[in-house]
Amino acid sequence: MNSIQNYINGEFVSSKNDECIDNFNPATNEKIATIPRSSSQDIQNAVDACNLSKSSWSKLSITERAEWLDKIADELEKRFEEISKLESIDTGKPISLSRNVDATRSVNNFRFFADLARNMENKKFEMKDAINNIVNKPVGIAGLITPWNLPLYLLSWKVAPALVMGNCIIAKPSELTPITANLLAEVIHKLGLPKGVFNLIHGYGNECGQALVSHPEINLISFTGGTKTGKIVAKTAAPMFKKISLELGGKNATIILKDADLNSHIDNIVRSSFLNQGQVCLCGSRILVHESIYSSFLELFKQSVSSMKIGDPLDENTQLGSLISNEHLEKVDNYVKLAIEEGGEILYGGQRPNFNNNFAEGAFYEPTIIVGLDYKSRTATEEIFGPVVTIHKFNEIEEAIQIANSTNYGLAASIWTQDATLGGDIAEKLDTGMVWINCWLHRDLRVPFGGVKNSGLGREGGLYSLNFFSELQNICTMND
Ligand code: TXE
Repeated sequence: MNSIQNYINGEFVSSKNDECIDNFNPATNEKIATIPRSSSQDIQNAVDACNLSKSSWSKLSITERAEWLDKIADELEKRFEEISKLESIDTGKPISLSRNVDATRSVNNFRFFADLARNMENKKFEMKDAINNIVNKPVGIAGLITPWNLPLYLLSWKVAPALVMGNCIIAKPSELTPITANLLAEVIHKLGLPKGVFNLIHGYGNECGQALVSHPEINLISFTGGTKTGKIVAKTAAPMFKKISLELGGKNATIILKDADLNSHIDNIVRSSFLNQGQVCLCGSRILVHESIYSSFLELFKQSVSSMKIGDPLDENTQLGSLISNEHLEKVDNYVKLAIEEGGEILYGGQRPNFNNNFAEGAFYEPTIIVGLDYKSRTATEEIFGPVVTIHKFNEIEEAIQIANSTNYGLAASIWTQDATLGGDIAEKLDTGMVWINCWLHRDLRVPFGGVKNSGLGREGGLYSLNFFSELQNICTMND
């Protein structure tokens, strides 16, 4: 069992109050680690550490800081297999996913932001009699709060741009998935990054997370998590005029037009519904299908979903692992019960699989397909964040757009059609931050990532991240 500590000012330390929180493998319900139950005192120590180091870190050139990012990427890459395994054990996700998505992207995030920052050119605007030079200055201390679904992937997505732009960091990973954040601290420690530049604090969100957001000397908050928590974060940080970025939940529509090439795309549509057991904010949980192909789609989709292998997350062939916890499973199961009360029919799944092995106590849930629900029902409009999709029919394209836009969320959508022009026209009418046409989660790290409405505020990704993690200053100089 792993006894994880905070990482403050270049040292691994317990929380001031010496209290701990247990951490479990959700696939077996076994205790695998303890983490400090940190409080505002630990956040204060991390702020003090940042204050000691921020001047020297901010004075390094971008090229020098980018070299640190490359070193971190190299070291993470050496531990690729370990990261994949730890992420699987801590989250319950299939090892193939941990390798292809979590571990791969964590390394890529550091390399990508190192290259991007090195090649960033400061903008200049010339006037007849003067020149404006825009410079990116560090913001100061960045508070980074991350969720449990993609632990190191999302943490590295924030740590890399925050560091390269010259900020000092206090990171707070989810209390449910602390292990790979600790591995990142080990890597940073081994490499000898200047003390106090990167600090990691573990604990509950409403305790140390809240203390982080409300600390007056922390200048920026980048948060990924639930919409309800995002509201609390915004309410606390906005009156203090902190820079805030909020990546929140979604209830994304998958729109399947009558000319969609189902045979070619069905695997991708299934993937968009159930990747990571549906615990990706971008998963399409409402599938809108043109009525002329509704029956054939249902048949193909059900057949494909029923062949998915669910079980041991460390088995190479597993496609669906466990959910993050039994508590979350209960929330998911309650939505399935609600769907029945709301008049829905379970076409597939809707149960815990029966395992008579180590996984009997694990948080496994069958991939679940629900049909026959009103698109305005609670099941079809509230974020479930699990392996559950609802399927709805439409006739006119305008109707599909109206259904897609009918929730409070606006993160992402996907459109499946052989008519790319029509797909593009529909995409522009959707109230979401991102739309994929004939693909899903096809990521170019340069593009803006984020949502509208209750799905968040601001954009991260590429230069959007570099600008968010810096203060833009305009210097206007009169010509001689
Ligand atoms: O998220 P939380 P949870 C959604 C999804 C899920 C729901 C709840 O709907 O069911 O969120 O998941 C920290 N001040 N997403 O409970 O609570 C917390 O410790 C500061 C979508 O994990 O929002 C953790 O580090 N911080 C999402 C982080 O916030 C606080 C991915 C996220 O936890 C805090 C995951 C507070 N008051 C869940 N309270 C996505 N969009 O990717 C909690 N935290």
